[in-house]
Amino acid sequence: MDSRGRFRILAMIMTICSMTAFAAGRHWVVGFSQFGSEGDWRTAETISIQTAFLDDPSFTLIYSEAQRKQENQIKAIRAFISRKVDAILITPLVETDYGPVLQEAKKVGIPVLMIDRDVALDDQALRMTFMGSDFVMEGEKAGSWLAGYLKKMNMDDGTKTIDIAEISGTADSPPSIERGKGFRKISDIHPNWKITQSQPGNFDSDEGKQVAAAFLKEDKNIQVLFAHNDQMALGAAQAVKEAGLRPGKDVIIIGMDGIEEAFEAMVAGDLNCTVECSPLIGARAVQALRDLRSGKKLPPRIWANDGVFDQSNAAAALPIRQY
Ligand code: GYE
Repeated sequence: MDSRGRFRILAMIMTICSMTAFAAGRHWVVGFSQFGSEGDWRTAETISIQTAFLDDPSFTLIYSEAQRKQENQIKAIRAFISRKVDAILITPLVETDYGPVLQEAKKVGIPVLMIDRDVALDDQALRMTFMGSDFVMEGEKAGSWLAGYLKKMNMDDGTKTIDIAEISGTADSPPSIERGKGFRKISDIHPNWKITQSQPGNFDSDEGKQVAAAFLKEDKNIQVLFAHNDQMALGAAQAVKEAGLRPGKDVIIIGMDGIEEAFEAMVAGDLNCTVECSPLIGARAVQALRDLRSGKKLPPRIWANDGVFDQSNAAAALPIRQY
């Protein structure tokens, strides 16, 4: 190849590098559609994301909160698209019906990252990645913790019925569907475990209390209350008390999320276990956007790494909890 040819290739390589470098440092405007503010966990998530963006001036965040209405979320995402933002973050209220708006974003080349919850399997090709926790594994962790606790307390001889009531989250939401699925992977191993009642409490503490009160009215022999988040578990603990029973003793109560109030309740003996699901996603979200901006391909899922806490380790963990 003559020197002109080599020069042309060198010039092309340098152009690509400088374009990538420019894109890597280019200021990005990012739209964030948060579905609601139903409690401490969600508030911690929102603050985590907003703070992470404030820490990196090469990004501007446009925040929109949808008051737990999917139609408001879809309107906000369309507004981000019209504004030609560089990327969109979404925490979907439920897993269905986001396909059309994700198609619209993809059509104009705006990358979408799902935060904390994913969309339905058929729509996952329309988003760049999902960042959050493995909800099925969380349900399994709750079931495995219960099996270990019942054994330790000599409460399960493998034949006597263990009466379990489930307070699920928002119907059709990934955490509710998948936590229930994961818990049942474990309860199915124990033929004497019976999930006798299951009702949604929409991840809300008052609704969790109402559901638990109705369960207890129906069946005073409930031995375990499994709630899909701590706020409903704490509401359920109040209902157990108002039914004249001792939460954490007469009724085993399991929550999920790992909010500070759950640790306080475990130290007080009113809650038995929480399976952590960290909302502190902000730094990972901004790092993923930096990677995207510099031309890196994102993995289809970016998992959080969560623990399981109970009355044996709650006191030691409480002082360092961040949400
Ligand atoms: O468990 C609950 C919140 O999507 C994992 O949403 C999140 C869930 C969390 O309402 O507290």
